Amino acid sequence: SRFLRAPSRTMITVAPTGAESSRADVPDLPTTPEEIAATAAACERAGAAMVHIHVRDEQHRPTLDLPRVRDTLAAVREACGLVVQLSTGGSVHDPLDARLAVLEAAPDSCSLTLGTVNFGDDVFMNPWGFVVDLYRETRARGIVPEFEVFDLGQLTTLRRLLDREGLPAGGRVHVDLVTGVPGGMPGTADTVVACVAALPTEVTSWSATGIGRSHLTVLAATLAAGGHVRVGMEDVLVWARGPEGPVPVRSNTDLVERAARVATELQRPPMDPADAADLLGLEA
Ligand code: KMH
Ligand code: ZN
Repeated sequence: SRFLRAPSRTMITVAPTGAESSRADVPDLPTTPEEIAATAAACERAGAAMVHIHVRDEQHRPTLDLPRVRDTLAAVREACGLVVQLSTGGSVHDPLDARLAVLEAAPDSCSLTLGTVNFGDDVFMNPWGFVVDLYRETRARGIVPEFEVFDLGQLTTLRRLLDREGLPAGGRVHVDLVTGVPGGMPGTADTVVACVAALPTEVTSWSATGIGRSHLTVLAATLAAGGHVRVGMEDVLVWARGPEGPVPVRSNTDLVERAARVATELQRPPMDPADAADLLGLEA
């Protein structure tokens, strides 16, 4: 079973920015190309192997503007050796065609969400036709998708996609379980185990993240179940429950360092970007 084949090293993905938090609410959120690049470099030193990027404009607002996307990617590539994954999720307000067009910036990898999901008070739109278009575009461009799963049924969509369209660029199939979104599957150990049992057999690796308060539960459950992990200020802004209330996350680096410590204690130390590239089927 998959449970007996835990990889010897852990791929840590950092998602430093996201599209949901405002700079006014979270002053330490990296948003400029320089800040995202500096964060990525520090996170690489702390044990990350991949960075999941959302781009912000000069007013720190989410944007899919292609020149800005290209500038941000270039800054990150200049600053570090991480595998660069670009979000195609954008924000809940972004139109589908603009989300597809970011692939023109030629990241190593991109997120590819497998279905529509309620997202707090909003809706994160991913209709089947868009999933297929995006998937075909990744293959045409040789970009390795990371399949984002917000609800267990979306694994059925992955099954259907692989049956109809075949394997991704690079031939590997990597899934990321995004748990704890209000509207998606809950961030619990049970969820992680249920999803792992439902992964299509073509899946070669998987990771998970817990949004908000589910963060540490999902981190621990994922490492125990043999998965890779995603952390970062896109997903979690509370470091700990302190005696005087929630302690805020100070930096993405702190989150990566903590994940690396836990993984190392569990005898699954972080893998470097070259190993992550191998795992994901990226061309050398
Ligand atoms: N910002 C969310 C609406 C992704 O990056 O692909 C979607 C998201 C998923 O964050
Ligand atoms: Zn994202």
